[in-house]
Amino acid sequence: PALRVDVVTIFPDYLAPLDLSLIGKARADGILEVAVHDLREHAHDRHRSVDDTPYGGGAGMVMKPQPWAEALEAVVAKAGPTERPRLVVPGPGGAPFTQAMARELAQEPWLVFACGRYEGIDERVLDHAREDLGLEVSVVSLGDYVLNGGEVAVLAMVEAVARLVPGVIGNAASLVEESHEDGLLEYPVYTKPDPWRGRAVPEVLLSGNHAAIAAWRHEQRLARTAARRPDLLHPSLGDAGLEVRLAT
Ligand code: 6GU
Repeated sequence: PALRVDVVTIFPDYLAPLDLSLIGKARADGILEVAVHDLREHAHDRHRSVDDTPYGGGAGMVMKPQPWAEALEAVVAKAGPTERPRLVVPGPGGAPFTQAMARELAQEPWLVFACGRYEGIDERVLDHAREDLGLEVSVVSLGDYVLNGGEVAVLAMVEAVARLVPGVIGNAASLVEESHEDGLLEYPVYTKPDPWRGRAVPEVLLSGNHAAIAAWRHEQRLARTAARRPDLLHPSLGDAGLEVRLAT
């Protein structure tokens, strides 16, 4: 396969959508290989426990290092001596997952996703993966909100990455004309009928004037980006003003 993906989780069923649609097709075509592993296979006590209370106190539970180390070692053991996967650890404290990062990950031959739950994974697991297993480790967040675990984030990230792998999407041209490929949001789109429930399609789109259509679409992209994502136009703004603009 062009890309191999391993996912370690305590909820393998959460990853069932990876059998569907575009990803499922890419797997059937042999472009993509996906294996999902149950972390609890590596918990050997009577209750197969994977979490414990945090040193230093505080709310919630922390994922124990031993099951994680064994699970990652088992995944890495399936490699040749020089093959090293990149380890991606989803979490709200990670670096932003962007289209640029999706492109970067799509260049890798092998990705391993480690899905944490609770308050996270014992930090020494990441150090072990980096220093003893020789993996490049990236902690990655989808955005500034909190999910219960990394599983849903992995679904999003695997979809964003896999569709950039050559052969996964039939029409590769559709990849370049997308939001976030060139820093602006996409223009609005319309299809038949016209009119629909009294609403007309913008006249320029029916004009046959390709230069005028391109100019209109560019203006729409700028206006939309200014309204919804001013931070993309003026990075120094961060998301300042976004709430106000969404309300208008
Ligand atoms: Cl990647 N993981 C979790 N648990 N929560 C998140 C997230 C990831 N991105 C945003 N919130």
